[in-house]
Amino acid sequence: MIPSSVNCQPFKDQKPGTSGLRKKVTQFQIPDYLETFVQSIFNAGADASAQGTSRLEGKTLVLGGDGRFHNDKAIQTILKMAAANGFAKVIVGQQGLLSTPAASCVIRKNPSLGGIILSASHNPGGPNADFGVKFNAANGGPATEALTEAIYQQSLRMDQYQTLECADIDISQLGTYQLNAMAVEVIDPVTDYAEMMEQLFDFERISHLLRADSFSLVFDAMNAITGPYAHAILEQRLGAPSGTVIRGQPLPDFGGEHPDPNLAHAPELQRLMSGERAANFGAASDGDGDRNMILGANFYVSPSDSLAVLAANATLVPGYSEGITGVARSMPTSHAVDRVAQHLAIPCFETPTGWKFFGNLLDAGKITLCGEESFGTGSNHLREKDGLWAVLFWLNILAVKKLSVAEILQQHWRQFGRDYYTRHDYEAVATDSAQALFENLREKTKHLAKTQLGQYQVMQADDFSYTDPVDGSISQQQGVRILFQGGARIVYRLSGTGTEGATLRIYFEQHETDPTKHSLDPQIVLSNLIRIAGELAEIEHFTGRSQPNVVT
Ligand code: VG1
Ligand code: CO
Repeated sequence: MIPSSVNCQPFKDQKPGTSGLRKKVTQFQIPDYLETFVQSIFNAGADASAQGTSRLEGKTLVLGGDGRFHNDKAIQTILKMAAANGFAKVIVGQQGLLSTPAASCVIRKNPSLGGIILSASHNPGGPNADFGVKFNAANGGPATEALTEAIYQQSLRMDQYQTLECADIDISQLGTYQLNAMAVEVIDPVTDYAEMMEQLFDFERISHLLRADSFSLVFDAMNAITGPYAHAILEQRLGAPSGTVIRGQPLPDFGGEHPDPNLAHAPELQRLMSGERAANFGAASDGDGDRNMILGANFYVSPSDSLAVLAANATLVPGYSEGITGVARSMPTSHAVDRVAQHLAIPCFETPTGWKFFGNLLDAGKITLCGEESFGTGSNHLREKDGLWAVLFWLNILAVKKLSVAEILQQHWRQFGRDYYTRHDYEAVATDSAQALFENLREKTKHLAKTQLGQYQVMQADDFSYTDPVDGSISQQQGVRILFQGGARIVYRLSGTGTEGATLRIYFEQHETDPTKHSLDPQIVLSNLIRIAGELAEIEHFTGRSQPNVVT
């Protein structure tokens, strides 16, 4: 098999978003579309890692995906391209499967150039739905902004890619195979990850809890990648009864559902967690296994609160028993974790949305835990957010504290106050309308400071800009923030993960210290802020919508 160079035209739309390149499957099926992006990754990755020699020879690549439609085809394309580009070895998950956190784990365990993860995460899958490709660097974390920009620049001038003309390689069995001079090592997707979880958490204690008659757990894998991980860890290793994991078989189209862990997309889980016979603990993960939703019996834990609870209780978990050095949250995430950091006298960093911004802080040892309001939580054990890790963290806390999820939150709020929080999404808005709305909003923001909006006095209004404390890189226009006297806040952003039109996200929060007001409905507590946000941004005027279509 002789490697061949294929001449091609560059595509102009391969700019990675918040988390990799996400497009419709039909787009990725266009001849050369996937190939040009993968070659761009290889070229940029080689430049970034080679210290002047710019070579891929001798390098290892990690490869896997969430199993969605087109995963199998893309894996074969990338294997052949890797061989033709001179990689010495590709480590690939059996059947092409690796959850995002497991991929990060495998990259960190094996010295490598990095890894390619095939996923559009929480976006739907199937022939008419979404596909995605992202590159993680040698530290196991999503490519930094500098690297994604370099990949994009490569794609704009891509005129040739390398590949092999050969039959597909069978990756259904574990073992090491040859593709020309390149080794293809097919690994079990769960083993390394499960071992790591066993080192971090008190499996004996968690197992005791899960085997107790008085405790019941439901884990919704949403027909996505965490199924095999949850079966292996929760049921087989920890002894939760079989049937604990629901929708545990990964399907290429996720059963036609959104693999997005929020109440709107997990009706069966919600039913099992409601009413008098509700289970004690419920959780769900997303398409690629990096998100988590946490529920107690008749109780929903907001992701921002979840991060704060993990930080406050970290020393109960063996992997964090020495304490945590610092925490970080994405800007739109609530201030709940800031309060814990202040109490622990550790730093709290505020980053733009997207896990790539946590990488430098984690690598530099400035933080131990980090998270986002979008159901993402993680720590220095990896460089990705990690769904099952968060579930195990919670189970470890429950096993030690012997309290219910609701009791833990109520106790937490009594100590720190409650940060009422909600996010409203307006999906698939026309791109032009969304842009016009933002232009108008940015203009208005300039004159908002010191003005009164309803009962709220504006303290500061700006477009969030972030200077990375480790490498000094600057990221601008990361979300419009309206900060009010007393700590209430409205944030507006446009999503960078959608594949259709634009998605407007608006985030609301308000702190409440009075314990008699800790059991209210966030939509009611925040209703004045919600009204102000709608009027200020003239949402109905620009989008024609009077209501968001997803509320979390
Ligand atoms: C969303 C979330 C963001 C998250 C990103 C990737 O991005 O808001 O917090 O990091 O998805 O998550 P955006 O730009 O659409 O708001 V995942 O699990 O979809 O890789
Ligand atoms: Co995800």
